[in-house]
Amino acid sequence: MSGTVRSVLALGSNLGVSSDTLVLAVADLVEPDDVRLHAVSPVVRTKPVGGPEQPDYLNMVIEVETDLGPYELLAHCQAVEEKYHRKRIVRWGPRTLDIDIITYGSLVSDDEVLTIPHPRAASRAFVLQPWAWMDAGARLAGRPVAELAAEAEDLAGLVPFEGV
Ligand code: A4P
Ligand code: MG
Repeated sequence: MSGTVRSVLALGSNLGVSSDTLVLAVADLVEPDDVRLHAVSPVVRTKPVGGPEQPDYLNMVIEVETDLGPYELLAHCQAVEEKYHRKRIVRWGPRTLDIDIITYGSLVSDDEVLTIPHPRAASRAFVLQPWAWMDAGARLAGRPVAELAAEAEDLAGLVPFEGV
């Protein structure tokens, strides 16, 4: 895929001052000229899904317009994660910042390094609900994102973030 593409990115944090980290990370993500902010979701507080016992998360999604290829965009997201001292210790464990690429245009990829659409997004309210609030017409896997959010098991643990 080449040229300008819309991509949905999901951000999550449950260590450190998560609300600050999310705001700073969004600014870093769209700092280069070839990644432009198109839309931003509300921030939500969510109960952890999977992993060990850990603090609640703050989650949000953004939509960017980018000239980067999918692997370049992944590298860019990982560089921003690194900036916030993300350490990969436990799978699904607590983290200062996680950035997942949910969609990249209409690309479908089952590569382990970059699976698009994100393989777990369609069942996770912490991605789907902020996405539906950001873009009421959004669709994933042929279904409205709002419908998928309503069916997601973790929806009950999600509330709008009202500030620290
Ligand atoms: N990778 C493959 N596809 C993608 C993609 N579409 N976007 C690869 C980003 N990365 C992708 O990711 C592991 C590898 O996935 C990367 O090297 C990349 O090449 P990671 O970020 O190092 O590890 P992870 O995030 O711990 O693993 P994983 O399996 O991606 O976790 P998830 O599924 O992202 O889940 N609960 C709440 N409430 N809120 C959360 O944000 N997050 C998780 C993490 C679990 N529970 C949560 C939350
Ligand atoms: Mg991840």
